[in-house]
Amino acid sequence: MSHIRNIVVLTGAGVSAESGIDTFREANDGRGGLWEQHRVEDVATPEAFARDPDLVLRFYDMRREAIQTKQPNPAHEALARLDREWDGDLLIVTQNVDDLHERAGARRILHMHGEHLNAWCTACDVRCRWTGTLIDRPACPACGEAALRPDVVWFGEMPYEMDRIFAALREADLFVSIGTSGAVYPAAGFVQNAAALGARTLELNLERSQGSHWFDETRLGPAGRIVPAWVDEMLQ
Ligand code: BV8
Repeated sequence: MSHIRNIVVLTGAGVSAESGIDTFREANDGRGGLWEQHRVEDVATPEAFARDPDLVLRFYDMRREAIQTKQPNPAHEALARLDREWDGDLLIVTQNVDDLHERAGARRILHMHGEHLNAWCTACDVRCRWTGTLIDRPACPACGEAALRPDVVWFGEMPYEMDRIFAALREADLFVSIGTSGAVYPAAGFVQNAAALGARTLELNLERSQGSHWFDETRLGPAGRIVPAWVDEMLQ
């Protein structure tokens, strides 16, 4: 590992599964993943919000409340330790909208699909910390308008900080993907970008993902076990 200095880590719903947060495609309790309970196009698109804002706001109010009852797991804690102790470059790019990485202590982190605990005013464009509900149309703390929406990236919307992500991919010696099915773009394409830019690529996942064939190495198992083992390896 001596020549590895700059690392980009991509995380998905699988890294929060052991904290009791539903993944999108399959929840292992037979209830089906989030997308099984709600059609994506009914709850996670700008069109859905225009068509039935109550349905969308209730969907995110439910999830915003739920994540505040969950705790980081050993995978989040291991990545926070890597963040503290790795003296090369590190960027954790998460597709997750929960705050478990930060609650575990990670600091070099970027939420490319937004955050549950932020609200975004569509009148004055201000983003503010938000832990309550939006269904009751609360006033924006900055402009007073009742124009707040969840600060998450919906399908068809541009993910956040793509420039910063590609800048880190250009410098990366190692790209690691953790707990993601590789079904949603542009995140699912990062492994190909990283490989094309000369980085070594490693997948840590419960099962092979849609993009497994793009990775130099795949290690299968629950994130709570295989991520701490990988971080120990990197920091030994
Ligand atoms: C965009 C926020 C223009 C909201 C989310 C190219 C080809 C085809 C389609 C497209 C394309 N480019 C764009 C598209 C359209 C679309 C897309 O990808 N559609 C898919 C469905 C085909 N993409 C977009 O619309 C994106 N915007 O493209 O804008 C543009 C163009 C170019 C460049 C820039 C921009 C915006 C997409 C973002 C949508 N918002 N989330 C919310 O959360 O409600 S996406 C949301 O779903 C998540 O953030 C995440 O990204 C995705 C879910 O995926 P995962 O996190 O991977 O979760 P999943 O359940 O699928 O898998 C879990 C995995 O974990 C599994 O593999 C499982 O085995 C594993 N696992 C489970 N338990 C464990 C575990 N692993 C380890 N341990 C465990 N215990």
